[in-house]
Amino acid sequence: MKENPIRKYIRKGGLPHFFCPGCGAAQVMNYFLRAADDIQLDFDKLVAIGGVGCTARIPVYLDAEALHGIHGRTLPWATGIKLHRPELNVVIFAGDGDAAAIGGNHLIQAARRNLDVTMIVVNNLTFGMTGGQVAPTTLLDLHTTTTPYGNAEKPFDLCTLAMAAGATFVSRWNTFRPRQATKAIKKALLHRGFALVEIVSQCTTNFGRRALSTGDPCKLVQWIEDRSVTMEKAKGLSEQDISQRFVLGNFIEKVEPIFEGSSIRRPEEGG
Ligand SMILES: Cc1ncc(C[n+]2csc(CCOP(=O)(O)OP(=O)(O)O)c2C)c(N)n1
Repeated sequence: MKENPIRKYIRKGGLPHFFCPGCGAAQVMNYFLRAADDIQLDFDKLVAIGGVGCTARIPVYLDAEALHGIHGRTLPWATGIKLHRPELNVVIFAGDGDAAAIGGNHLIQAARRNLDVTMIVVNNLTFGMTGGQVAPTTLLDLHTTTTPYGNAEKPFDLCTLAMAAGATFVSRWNTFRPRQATKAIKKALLHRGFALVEIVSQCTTNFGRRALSTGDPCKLVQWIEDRSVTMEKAKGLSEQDISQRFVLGNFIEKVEPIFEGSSIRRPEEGG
Protein backbone atom coordinates (compact mmCIF):
# COMPACT_ATOMS: atom_id res chain seq x y z
CA MET A 1 0.00 0.00 0.00
CA LYS A 2 1.25 3.50 -0.81
CA GLU A 3 2.38 5.44 2.25
CA ASN A 4 0.55 8.66 3.06
CA PRO A 5 2.93 11.36 1.72
CA ILE A 6 2.67 13.50 4.85
CA ARG A 7 3.14 10.74 7.39
CA LYS A 8 6.90 11.29 7.40
CA TYR A 9 6.42 14.76 8.90
CA ILE A 10 4.53 13.50 11.93
CA ARG A 11 6.49 12.99 15.15
CA LYS A 12 7.20 9.34 15.77
CA GLY A 13 6.26 7.90 19.11
CA GLY A 14 4.81 11.28 20.06
CA LEU A 15 1.82 12.18 22.12
CA PRO A 16 -1.54 10.72 21.18
CA HIS A 17 -3.50 13.53 19.51
CA PHE A 18 -6.55 14.93 21.17
CA PHE A 19 -8.52 16.33 18.25
CA CYS A 20 -12.23 15.51 18.49
CA PRO A 21 -13.66 13.49 15.58
CA GLY A 22 -14.37 15.95 12.75
CA CYS A 23 -12.17 18.74 14.19
CA GLY A 24 -11.09 21.35 11.64
CA ALA A 25 -7.70 21.92 13.30
CA ALA A 26 -6.65 18.45 12.17
CA GLN A 27 -7.74 19.33 8.63
CA VAL A 28 -5.62 22.48 8.74
CA MET A 29 -2.64 20.48 9.97
CA ASN A 30 -3.11 18.29 6.91
CA TYR A 31 -3.22 21.38 4.62
CA PHE A 32 -0.04 22.71 6.20
CA LEU A 33 1.81 19.43 5.74
CA ARG A 34 0.72 19.12 2.13
CA ALA A 35 1.79 22.69 1.45
CA ALA A 36 5.12 22.09 3.20
CA ASP A 37 5.66 18.88 1.21
CA ASP A 38 4.89 20.65 -2.05
CA ILE A 39 7.57 23.27 -1.49
CA GLN A 40 9.96 20.79 0.15
CA LEU A 41 10.10 22.86 3.33
CA ASP A 42 13.21 21.92 5.30
CA PHE A 43 11.88 20.46 8.57
CA ASP A 44 15.37 20.68 10.09
CA LYS A 45 15.02 24.45 9.86
CA LEU A 46 11.39 24.61 11.00
CA VAL A 47 10.29 25.90 14.37
CA ALA A 48 6.57 25.38 14.95
CA ILE A 49 5.01 27.38 17.75
CA GLY A 50 1.68 27.00 19.52
CA GLY A 51 0.29 28.83 22.55
CA VAL A 52 -2.44 26.93 24.37
CA GLY A 53 -5.59 25.61 22.74
CA CYS A 54 -6.68 22.79 20.47
CA THR A 55 -5.04 24.38 17.42
CA ALA A 56 -1.97 25.26 19.46
CA ARG A 57 -1.28 21.55 19.91
CA ILE A 58 -0.43 21.09 16.23
CA PRO A 59 3.34 21.79 16.66
CA VAL A 60 3.60 18.97 19.19
CA TYR A 61 2.54 16.46 16.54
CA LEU A 62 5.11 17.60 13.97
CA ASP A 63 8.57 16.11 13.51
CA ALA A 64 10.19 19.52 13.95
CA GLU A 65 11.40 21.80 16.71
CA ALA A 66 8.24 22.69 18.59
CA LEU A 67 7.31 25.19 21.26
CA HIS A 68 4.08 24.77 23.15
CA GLY A 69 3.41 26.89 26.12
CA ILE A 70 1.73 30.18 26.85
CA HIS A 71 -1.67 31.16 25.54
CA GLY A 72 -1.44 34.25 23.33
CA ARG A 73 2.35 34.58 23.51
CA THR A 74 3.45 32.83 20.35
CA LEU A 75 4.63 35.99 18.61
CA PRO A 76 7.05 37.20 21.31
CA TRP A 77 8.73 33.79 21.06
CA ALA A 78 8.73 33.99 17.30
CA THR A 79 10.28 37.45 17.45
CA GLY A 80 13.11 36.25 19.68
CA ILE A 81 13.80 33.24 17.50
CA LYS A 82 13.84 35.23 14.27
CA LEU A 83 16.15 37.89 15.71
CA HIS A 84 18.61 35.28 16.95
CA ARG A 85 18.32 32.75 14.11
CA PRO A 86 16.86 34.54 11.07
CA GLU A 87 17.58 31.54 8.82
CA LEU A 88 14.93 29.43 10.59
CA ASN A 89 11.39 29.08 9.28
CA VAL A 90 8.95 29.96 12.04
CA VAL A 91 5.35 28.85 11.72
CA ILE A 92 2.74 29.66 14.33
CA PHE A 93 -0.48 27.72 14.84
CA ALA A 94 -3.07 29.69 16.78
CA GLY A 95 -6.73 29.51 17.61
CA ASP A 96 -8.81 32.65 17.14
CA GLY A 97 -8.79 33.16 20.91
CA ASP A 98 -5.01 32.88 21.01
CA ALA A 99 -4.55 35.23 18.05
CA ALA A 100 -7.34 37.76 18.46
CA ALA A 101 -8.11 37.91 22.18
CA ILE A 102 -5.19 37.44 24.58
CA GLY A 103 -2.61 37.63 21.78
CA GLY A 104 -4.28 40.45 19.83
CA ASN A 105 -1.75 43.11 20.70
CA HIS A 106 1.18 40.87 19.79
CA LEU A 107 -0.47 40.26 16.44
CA ILE A 108 -0.72 43.98 15.76
CA GLN A 109 2.94 44.58 16.65
CA ALA A 110 4.26 41.61 14.67
CA ALA A 111 2.27 42.74 11.62
CA ARG A 112 3.47 46.33 12.06
CA ARG A 113 7.09 45.15 12.14
CA ASN A 114 6.59 42.79 9.22
CA LEU A 115 8.15 39.99 11.25
CA ASP A 116 9.19 37.25 8.84
CA VAL A 117 6.95 34.42 10.08
CA THR A 118 3.88 32.51 8.97
CA MET A 119 0.88 32.56 11.27
CA ILE A 120 -1.91 30.07 10.61
CA VAL A 121 -5.07 30.88 12.55
CA VAL A 122 -7.74 28.22 12.85
CA ASN A 123 -10.83 30.33 13.45
CA ASN A 124 -13.44 28.04 14.98
CA LEU A 125 -15.37 31.07 16.31
CA THR A 126 -14.92 30.07 19.93
CA PHE A 127 -12.52 29.17 22.72
CA GLY A 128 -12.60 25.48 21.89
CA MET A 129 -10.29 23.89 24.43
CA THR A 130 -11.74 25.62 27.47
CA GLY A 131 -15.35 24.71 26.78
CA GLY A 132 -16.79 26.97 24.10
CA GLN A 133 -16.74 30.50 25.50
CA VAL A 134 -17.49 33.52 23.30
CA ALA A 135 -14.47 34.76 21.31
CA PRO A 136 -13.82 38.06 19.52
CA THR A 137 -14.68 36.22 16.29
CA THR A 138 -18.05 34.76 17.39
CA LEU A 139 -20.81 36.03 15.13
CA LEU A 140 -23.63 38.17 16.57
CA ASP A 141 -26.51 36.41 18.35
CA LEU A 142 -24.81 33.02 18.55
CA HIS A 143 -25.20 31.02 21.76
CA THR A 144 -22.03 29.98 23.56
CA THR A 145 -21.35 28.90 27.14
CA THR A 146 -20.80 32.54 28.14
CA THR A 147 -23.51 34.06 25.92
CA PRO A 148 -26.56 31.96 26.83
CA TYR A 149 -28.86 34.72 25.50
CA GLY A 150 -26.87 35.20 22.29
CA ASN A 151 -23.68 37.13 21.56
CA ALA A 152 -24.26 40.89 21.72
CA GLU A 153 -20.81 41.89 20.43
CA LYS A 154 -19.89 42.56 16.83
CA PRO A 155 -17.19 40.12 15.65
CA PHE A 156 -13.66 41.05 14.87
CA ASP A 157 -12.24 40.78 11.34
CA LEU A 158 -8.76 39.39 11.93
CA CYS A 159 -7.60 39.77 8.33
CA THR A 160 -8.65 43.42 8.07
CA LEU A 161 -6.93 44.11 11.37
CA ALA A 162 -3.70 42.45 10.24
CA MET A 163 -3.72 44.38 6.96
CA ALA A 164 -4.34 47.68 8.72
CA ALA A 165 -1.44 46.92 11.07
CA GLY A 166 0.96 46.22 8.20
CA ALA A 167 0.93 42.48 7.43
CA THR A 168 2.29 41.86 3.94
CA PHE A 169 0.49 38.57 3.14
CA VAL A 170 -3.08 38.05 4.31
CA SER A 171 -5.50 35.38 3.24
CA ARG A 172 -8.71 33.76 4.50
CA TRP A 173 -10.27 30.46 3.43
CA ASN A 174 -12.38 27.79 5.10
CA THR A 175 -12.32 24.04 5.67
CA PHE A 176 -14.82 23.54 2.83
CA ARG A 177 -12.13 24.69 0.41
CA PRO A 178 -9.01 22.60 1.03
CA ARG A 179 -7.35 23.45 -2.28
CA GLN A 180 -7.46 27.21 -1.82
CA ALA A 181 -6.51 26.89 1.85
CA THR A 182 -3.48 24.71 1.04
CA LYS A 183 -2.42 27.03 -1.76
CA ALA A 184 -2.66 30.03 0.55
CA ILE A 185 -0.51 28.28 3.17
CA LYS A 186 2.02 27.46 0.48
CA LYS A 187 2.20 31.10 -0.58
CA ALA A 188 2.47 32.19 3.04
CA LEU A 189 5.38 29.81 3.67
CA LEU A 190 7.21 31.20 0.66
CA HIS A 191 6.45 34.82 1.60
CA ARG A 192 9.14 37.01 3.14
CA GLY A 193 7.43 39.05 5.85
CA PHE A 194 4.43 38.68 8.13
CA ALA A 195 2.04 36.19 6.55
CA LEU A 196 -1.33 35.48 8.10
CA VAL A 197 -3.63 32.74 6.85
CA GLU A 198 -6.97 32.48 8.63
CA ILE A 199 -9.00 29.35 8.05
CA VAL A 200 -12.60 29.36 9.24
CA SER A 201 -13.15 25.97 10.74
CA GLN A 202 -15.58 23.72 12.58
CA CYS A 203 -15.47 22.92 16.30
CA THR A 204 -17.88 20.06 16.68
CA THR A 205 -17.77 19.61 20.44
CA ASN A 206 -17.82 23.06 21.94
CA PHE A 207 -19.12 25.38 19.23
CA GLY A 208 -21.44 23.39 16.97
CA ARG A 209 -23.43 21.70 19.69
CA ARG A 210 -24.12 24.98 21.48
CA ALA A 211 -24.36 27.59 18.75
CA LEU A 212 -26.00 25.47 16.05
CA SER A 213 -27.42 22.51 17.98
CA THR A 214 -25.33 20.04 16.00
CA GLY A 215 -21.95 18.39 16.40
CA ASP A 216 -22.11 16.94 12.90
CA PRO A 217 -18.93 18.12 11.15
CA CYS A 218 -20.52 17.96 7.69
CA LYS A 219 -23.38 20.24 8.74
CA LEU A 220 -20.96 22.63 10.40
CA VAL A 221 -18.66 22.82 7.41
CA GLN A 222 -21.72 23.45 5.21
CA TRP A 223 -22.92 26.17 7.61
CA ILE A 224 -19.52 27.88 7.31
CA GLU A 225 -19.53 27.62 3.52
CA ASP A 226 -23.10 28.98 3.32
CA ARG A 227 -21.90 32.09 5.18
CA SER A 228 -18.77 32.44 3.10
CA VAL A 229 -18.44 34.81 0.20
CA THR A 230 -15.45 35.52 -2.03
CA MET A 231 -13.92 38.99 -1.80
CA GLU A 232 -15.11 39.75 -5.34
CA LYS A 233 -18.74 38.98 -4.45
CA ALA A 234 -18.45 40.75 -1.09
CA LYS A 235 -17.97 44.08 -2.88
CA GLY A 236 -21.72 44.32 -3.47
CA LEU A 237 -22.69 43.64 0.16
CA SER A 238 -23.40 46.07 3.00
CA GLU A 239 -21.01 46.36 5.95
CA GLN A 240 -23.71 44.90 8.19
CA ASP A 241 -24.11 41.86 5.95
CA ILE A 242 -20.36 41.33 5.66
CA SER A 243 -19.93 41.35 9.44
CA GLN A 244 -22.06 38.18 9.63
CA ARG A 245 -20.19 36.41 6.85
CA PHE A 246 -16.73 35.09 6.09
CA VAL A 247 -15.10 36.94 3.25
CA LEU A 248 -12.64 34.64 1.50
CA GLY A 249 -9.64 35.47 -0.64
CA ASN A 250 -5.97 36.29 -0.92
CA PHE A 251 -6.33 39.89 0.21
CA ILE A 252 -2.81 41.21 0.06
CA GLU A 253 0.67 40.13 -1.04
CA LYS A 254 3.39 42.75 -1.12
CA VAL A 255 7.12 43.08 -0.66
CA GLU A 256 8.32 45.32 2.17
CA PRO A 257 11.41 45.38 4.41
CA ILE A 258 11.25 42.76 7.13
CA PHE A 259 12.01 43.22 10.83
CA GLU A 260 15.60 42.33 11.56
CA GLY A 261 16.05 44.10 14.87
CA SER A 262 18.11 47.15 15.68
CA SER A 263 20.46 48.57 13.08
CA ILE A 264 22.80 49.75 15.85
CA ARG A 265 26.13 47.94 15.64
CA ARG A 266 28.48 47.42 18.55
CA PRO A 267 31.91 49.11 17.97
CA GLU A 268 33.66 45.73 17.53
CA GLU A 269 31.29 44.98 14.65
CA GLY A 270 32.54 48.09 12.89
CA GLY A 271 29.34 50.10 12.55
C1 LIG B 1 -2.54 32.97 30.06
C2 LIG B 1 -3.68 32.00 29.89
N1 LIG B 1 -4.95 32.47 29.88
C3 LIG B 1 -5.98 31.62 29.70
C4 LIG B 1 -5.75 30.29 29.54
C5 LIG B 1 -6.91 29.35 29.39
N2 LIG B 1 -7.09 28.93 28.01
C6 LIG B 1 -6.51 27.81 27.53
S1 LIG B 1 -6.91 27.52 25.94
C7 LIG B 1 -7.89 28.89 25.89
C8 LIG B 1 -8.69 29.27 24.67
C9 LIG B 1 -8.46 28.45 23.48
O1 LIG B 1 -9.17 29.00 22.41
P1 LIG B 1 -8.49 29.29 21.04
O2 LIG B 1 -7.21 30.03 21.21
O3 LIG B 1 -9.50 29.92 20.14
O4 LIG B 1 -8.09 27.85 20.51
P2 LIG B 1 -8.96 26.53 20.22
O5 LIG B 1 -8.87 25.70 21.46
O6 LIG B 1 -10.35 26.97 19.90
O7 LIG B 1 -8.26 25.92 19.05
C10 LIG B 1 -7.88 29.57 27.11
C11 LIG B 1 -8.64 30.80 27.40
C12 LIG B 1 -4.41 29.83 29.57
N3 LIG B 1 -4.10 28.54 29.38
N4 LIG B 1 -3.41 30.70 29.73
